[in-house]
Amino acid sequence: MKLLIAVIQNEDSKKLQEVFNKEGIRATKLATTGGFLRSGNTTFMIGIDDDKVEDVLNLIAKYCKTRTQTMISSPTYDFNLDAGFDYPIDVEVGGATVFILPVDAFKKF
Ligand code: 2BA
Repeated sequence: MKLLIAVIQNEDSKKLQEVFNKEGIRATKLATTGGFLRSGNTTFMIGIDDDKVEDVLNLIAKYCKTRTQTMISSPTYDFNLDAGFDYPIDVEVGGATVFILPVDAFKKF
């Protein structure tokens, strides 16, 4: 068994959850925040048999899109300089960041 931890964009989470339910893939959804953009994203924890991992990855790849997000960035952290240098930069996000971990044991009580 493996544990998949998939960080995806909020926009894709509803559809992906529906597909997981339809396909009988059990998942836990967490509301998370990206460390860089500091905006909300969604993390799914999926416990799945080894022979189904590829199927789940294919679904994630299919339903999670790459998007460009604009963030306001300051070119310097030198606080001696006047503020007002903030400028927008485009950041490409997603489709998904997936960690695949081995599971030593899986128990339900
Ligand atoms: P964020 O940390 O908010 O990052 C959003 C996007 O900003 C990233 O998209 C990447 O394109 C860019 N980015 C992140 N850190 C950067 C940096 N130090 N310099 C320049 N650009 C940077 P993705 O790579 O698709 O990541 C989407 C979200 O997945 C991330 O949101 C974070 O929540 C998670 N993530 C990505 N890599 C991770 C990792 N190694 N460990 C844990 N979480 C990760």
